[in-house]
Amino acid sequence: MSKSELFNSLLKNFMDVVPDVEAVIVSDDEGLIIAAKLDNSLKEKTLDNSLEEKTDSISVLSSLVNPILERIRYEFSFKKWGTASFETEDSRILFVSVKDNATVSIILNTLASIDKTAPYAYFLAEKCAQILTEDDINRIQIYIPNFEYDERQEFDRLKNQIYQMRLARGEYKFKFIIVGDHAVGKTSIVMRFVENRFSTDYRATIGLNILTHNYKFLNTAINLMIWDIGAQKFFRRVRKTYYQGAHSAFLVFDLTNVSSFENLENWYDELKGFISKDIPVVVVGNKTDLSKERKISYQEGVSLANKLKASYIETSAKTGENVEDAFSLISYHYIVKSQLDEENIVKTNLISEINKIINVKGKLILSFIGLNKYWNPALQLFTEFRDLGEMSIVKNEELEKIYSFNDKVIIKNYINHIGEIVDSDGVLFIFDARNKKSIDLEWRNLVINGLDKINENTSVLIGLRTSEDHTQTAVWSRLIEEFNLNEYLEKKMIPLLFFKITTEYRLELLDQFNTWISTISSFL
Ligand code: G3D
Ligand code: MG
Repeated sequence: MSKSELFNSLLKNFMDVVPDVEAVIVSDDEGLIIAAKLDNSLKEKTLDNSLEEKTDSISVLSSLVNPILERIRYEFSFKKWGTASFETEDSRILFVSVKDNATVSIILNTLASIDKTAPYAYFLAEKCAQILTEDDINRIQIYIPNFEYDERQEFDRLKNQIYQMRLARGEYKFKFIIVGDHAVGKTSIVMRFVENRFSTDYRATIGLNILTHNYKFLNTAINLMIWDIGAQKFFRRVRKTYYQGAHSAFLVFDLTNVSSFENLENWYDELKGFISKDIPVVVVGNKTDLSKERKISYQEGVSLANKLKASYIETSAKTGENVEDAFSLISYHYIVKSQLDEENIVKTNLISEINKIINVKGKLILSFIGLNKYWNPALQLFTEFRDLGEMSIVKNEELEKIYSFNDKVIIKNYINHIGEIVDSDGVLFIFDARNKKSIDLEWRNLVINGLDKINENTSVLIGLRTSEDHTQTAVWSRLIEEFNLNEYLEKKMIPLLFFKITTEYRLELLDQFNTWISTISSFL
C-alpha cells in the first residue's frame, strides 16, 4: 500500500465508525491538501459524480476550512496536539493538529456531538502522524477503535464557541489491571505490548505479574504499571489487594470462547466491588487471528462494552493487531479522566466560593473586557459550570454579550469598549501580548476607562496572553510597568492583579478565577 492508499482507507474507516461526518481533510501548514474524503451522501448531492466534481467540492470545503484554521492557529496558539472546534451556520468543524505542520479538519453536520467525535479524532490524528512519519508503512494499522459514548460528558456547545483542549500536559503514570478468564490471552497481550513478541511457550500466570512500560501517545509520555492477575479461584481472596489503587482496566475475553464472553460481566462486577472509584475500562476481544473459530461478533462486543460504559477494541496478541491501540485507548481515557478530575477539583472550589457570595449578596456580577471577538474565555469556562444552573443569553450582540445563570450569576462580555460595569463585583481584562515588546496605548486607555467606572473594592484582573517563549520574562514585567496604573489605584481602593496566560489557558484561567472570586468574597 502506498501512503495515499493508506490515508484513503484510514479516512474511510474513520467515516464508517463516526456518525455525522460530512468530510475529513488532512492539510499542511500552507493549507495544501494531503488527503481528503467526502461522505457519500454529500457526493450524491452533487449532480455529477465525476472526479472533477469531487475535487471541486473538496476545494470548496477547504476554502471554508482554511481561513478558520488560520485564525484558530493564531488565536489559540494552536500547535502540537491541540484541538479546537468551530461552528458555522451549517456545520461544525473539529480541528486536531497532527504534528507541528499538519492538521485534520473534520466537518460534521450541526447535529453532531463534538464530545462524541473528539476521541475518534485523536486516534485519527495519531494515525495520520504515523503515516506521515513512519518509514515502514506496513507497520501502521488503520483501524479506528470503538469508543464508549458517555452522556455525562456531553455539554451543550454554544454557537461560535471555540474551545481547545491539550492532551499533552507532561507525564502520566498509572496503574492498570488486566482481568478476564483463564487463557483468553491477557499475558500474551501484555507481552506483545511490552516486548513486542508472542510466545507459544505457554505458562499460566501464577498469582500476579507486574510490569512497567513507558511509551508515547499523542506526544504525551505515559508510564504504565501493568498488573496481570492470575484467574485461578485460588487467588480470589487476594485479588482484592491487587485491584486496589488501579486507575484503569482491561476486561479481556477470547472471541472464540463464548463462556469467556459471558463471564465478562462477572469480572466487571468484581472490579466494581473492589474499586470504589469510577475508573476507565476497555473491553478487549482477543484472538482476531482465529477468524474461522470466532463465536462472538464485533457488534456483540460493542453492545456489551456499551452496557458496561466502556470502550471496545479487538486484538490479536499473536499478530500484534491493535495491541498498541488498545493501550492507547485506555491511556486516552485515563488522561481525559484525570484532566477532568483535576479541573473538577478547581471548579468545585470555585462554585462553593461563588455560592458563598450569592448567599450574602444575592447576586454575583462579573465583567470580561477584551479586544478579540472570537476568543471568549468567559463563555467558554462558565458554560462548563453546570452547577450554577440554567444559563440564559440575555444579550447577544457582536460586541456585547450577557449571560445569566438563574439570575444569580451574571456574566458580561464587552469587546473593545467598557459597557455597564458599575454594578460588577469583578472585572477581568484580557489582552493579547504575544510578540509584543510594549503595550498598546489602547489597552491602557481601556483599563483606565474601566477603573474610572467601577466602584471601590471591585476586584480587577488583567490577563496578558504571552508567548510560550520563556525568555520573555523580562518583557513581561516591563509590559506590566507600562500600564502604570499607580496614580489611579491611589485614588480608589481597587484590588488589582496582573496574570499571565500561556497556551495552557483553560487551567490558568480557572486558577485565576479562583483568586478573583476569593478576592471578591474577602470583601463581603
Ligand atoms: P491468560 O494470560 O489470559 O491466561 P495467555 O492467557 O496469554 O497465557 O494465553 C492463553 C493461550 O492463548 C496461549 O496458548 C496463547 O498462546 C494463546 N493466545 C493468546 N493470545 C492469542 C491470540 O491473539 N491468538 C491466538 N491464536 N492465540 C492466542 P497456549 O496454546 O499456549 O495455551
Ligand atoms: Mg496469564
